[in-house]
Amino acid sequence: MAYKYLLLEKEDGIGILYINRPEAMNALNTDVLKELGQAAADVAADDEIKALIITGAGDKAFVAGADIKEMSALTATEGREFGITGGWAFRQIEKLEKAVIAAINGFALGGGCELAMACDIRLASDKAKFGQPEVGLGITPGFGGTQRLPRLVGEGRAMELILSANVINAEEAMRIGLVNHVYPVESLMDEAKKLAKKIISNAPLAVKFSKAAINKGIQTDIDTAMSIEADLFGICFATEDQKAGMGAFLAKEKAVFKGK
Ligand code: DAK
Repeated sequence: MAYKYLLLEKEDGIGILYINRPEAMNALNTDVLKELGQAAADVAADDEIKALIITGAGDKAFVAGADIKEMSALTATEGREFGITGGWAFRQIEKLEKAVIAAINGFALGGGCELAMACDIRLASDKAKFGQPEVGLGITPGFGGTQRLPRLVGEGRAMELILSANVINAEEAMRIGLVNHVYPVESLMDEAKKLAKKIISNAPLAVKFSKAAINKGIQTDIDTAMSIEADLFGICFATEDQKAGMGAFLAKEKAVFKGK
């Protein structure tokens, strides 16, 4: 579908979703958040898209946070609604049964950092900057920052970033595990596409089940998590892709996967 604040392109099985509001540093207002949730549904339903890259339009920002102009006038009830809309949109992205890579091309602050954390893998340009500046605005992070940041970088580092509202550069973000790789800004999208292509060359159901096992398992105790893994592992043996993958290995051929 057509969006006002997003652009969705398709290239060789990869969807590239641009948050397209560069005049406001791609800040997330209610409409952008609703469109993001819709885009996740559109990507889920589109068989031509096998992996998704999310990035920011323009050369300055990935997303510089939730829209401060819109938020400044919210009542408590409206603030709650705003939070629910954002939380819903980010969960739609996180729950996509396709790999989602954040290509962080510039500022990823507040809701922008939280959006990147709702993606599966984060790649940053050397120009990217990260932070959770909310406490400096009189609010707490509200799109999952207090939950996803400690899971990614550990409690102590998350405490420091959130309580200080410090902004860090891409190298520091990589050092603490917030992003996986840092690339020169000119090669960021090529690297993101290269990684997406590698992912979609693998068995689609195995990729989908692996993502589900990680996302479900991380939220629960180790015994339940191992049982989730065992169930998904078992289901693989009912797929044609498992036969194709192992058969091709034994025949010393390249596997052709059908996602069945
Ligand atoms: N919201 C609205 N507009 C923004 C914006 C934002 N977050 N960030 C930038 N802009 C706008 C600026 O107002 C300016 O607009 P005009 O004045 O031209 O109309 C334009 O984008 C260009 O920005 P600057 O002139 O400031 O550009 P600079 O290069 O000088 O600075 C900057 C770039 C990214 C360092 C700076 O713009 C900045 O500090 N932006 C704000 C960053 C920030 O604090 N972001 C965190 C927002 S808090 C909730 C759930 C979640 C959240 C809240 C509630 N609930 C559960 C209810 C999330 C909160 C956040 O994300």
